[in-house]
Amino acid sequence: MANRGPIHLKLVVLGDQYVGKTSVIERYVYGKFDSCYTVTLAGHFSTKFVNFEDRDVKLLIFDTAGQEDARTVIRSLYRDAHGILLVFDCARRDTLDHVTEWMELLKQNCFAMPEVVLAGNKCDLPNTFKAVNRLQGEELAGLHQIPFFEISAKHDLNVKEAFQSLVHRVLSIRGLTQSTRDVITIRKTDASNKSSSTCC
Ligand SMILES: Nc1nc2c(ncn2[C@@H]2O[C@H](COP(=O)(O)OP(=O)(O)OP(=O)(O)O)[C@@H](O)[C@H]2O)c(=O)[nH]1
Ligand SMILES: [Mg+2]
Repeated sequence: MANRGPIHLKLVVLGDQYVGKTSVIERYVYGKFDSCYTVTLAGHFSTKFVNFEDRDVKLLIFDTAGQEDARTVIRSLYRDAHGILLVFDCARRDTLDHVTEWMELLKQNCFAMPEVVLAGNKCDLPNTFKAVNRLQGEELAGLHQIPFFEISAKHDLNVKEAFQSLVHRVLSIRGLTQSTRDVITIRKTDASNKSSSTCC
């Protein structure tokens, strides 16, 4: 008999420190936004159920630390991911420049190259604060042949669409229609949520 249990997908949100990774996950999974900054020191995951072509899909969405010195720690979180939401900050040009480095890290460290969607977060900010425009995001995404979304965790703009695009790509391009429960290994240490508040 065919296995009709939920499809399990491991998605990981990556990007430089302070680009809004935690905020994007909190918006998508819990529908909330907090303007206080709480640094993520390692990583942890949230779960969300979605539907894709009449199949239940359970998303395990891993948050990761953006700090440079956490690169080795977070490698174990993304190397077996099915999909990556790669986030930069529209107000910081360097975070866009680092996208190519993130793509290199994925190529070097992943067991199989995951699907990647690029997201320019904080698009709610006024133009005077922006260091990256839509065209620049689109151009870089085009170079890497990945989709691009301007998103805002704060104003709830395109966050759902970016995740939907990622899930769609993983499931339709890769054809992962069987349960992927077996290919996901969640180590206890991966799920540790070590964070400390730096404001408020
Ligand atoms: N204006 C605006 N601010 C945002 C948005 N998303 C996040 N922020 C703010 O940006 C700051 C950093 O957000 P976080 O989600 O903590 O960033 P992070 O990428 O998880 O940071 P690390 O865990 O240190 O890597 C916080 O003060 C957020 O409130 C957004 O869409 N718009
Ligand atoms: Mg964080």
